[in-house]
Amino acid sequence: MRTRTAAPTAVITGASSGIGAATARHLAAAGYRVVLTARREDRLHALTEELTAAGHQAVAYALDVTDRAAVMTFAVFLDEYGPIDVLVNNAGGAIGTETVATADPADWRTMYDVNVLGTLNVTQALLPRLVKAEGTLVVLSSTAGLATYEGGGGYVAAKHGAHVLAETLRLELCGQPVRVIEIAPGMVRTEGFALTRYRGDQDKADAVYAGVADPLTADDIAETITWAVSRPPHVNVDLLVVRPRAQASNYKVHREG
Ligand code: 8X3
Repeated sequence: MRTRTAAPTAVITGASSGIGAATARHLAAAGYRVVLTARREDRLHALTEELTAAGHQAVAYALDVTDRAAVMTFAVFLDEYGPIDVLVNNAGGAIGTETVATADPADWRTMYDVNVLGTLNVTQALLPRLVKAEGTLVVLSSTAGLATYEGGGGYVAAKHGAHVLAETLRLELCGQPVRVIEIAPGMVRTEGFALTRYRGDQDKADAVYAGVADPLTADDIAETITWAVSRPPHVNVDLLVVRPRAQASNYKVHREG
């Protein structure tokens, strides 16, 4: 076991809102120094200020994970932060609900870029540091990474890509002192996910959760991530599927009223 006096450091992508922001709050409360990255700089700074005011160590860095050169520059910036103990690859999202027959390939490309190549970029940039720190890499995939549904093709394909990235990486790193954890959430109500998927149509976004008593919250997933990364180093939680009680599969959702 390594001994260290400074707080462990966690890097979280997509940390300006939703599951990423909640994960930053939970990891900070668990004693991590958190490095928050996302494209929306103003929201990042607001969260960093909130965490700092609460006595936590938090740093904001504006980053588009699909910009590989920018990700490499970010890795150099992290040099002054010493070991990197946890990386949470959370940046991602869905665009559109068109069928395979009618989807715009540009949407599919964007989803592959952020959900798969963004994760690949940040993973490649920080992996040597994670291995050196006996660290933990988390991939936020989705239940969409495990089974498909009509109208979900582009997102489901991208999340299957994220799932395969995590599975392959775990095989390739076997024997090295680093863990690869995949968290696959089902129905989580956040302010942004469904709204982005429905291209800003709030009514359609709200309809996703209509009648569902208790969809998961970003905090539920953040707690799960914090629990998984804080297991003893020899315990690797390979894959956790987390759904609300009202959702038994991507298809079977209990709605009231
Ligand atoms: C989100 C889950 O059901 O919208 O990652 O694909 S779903």
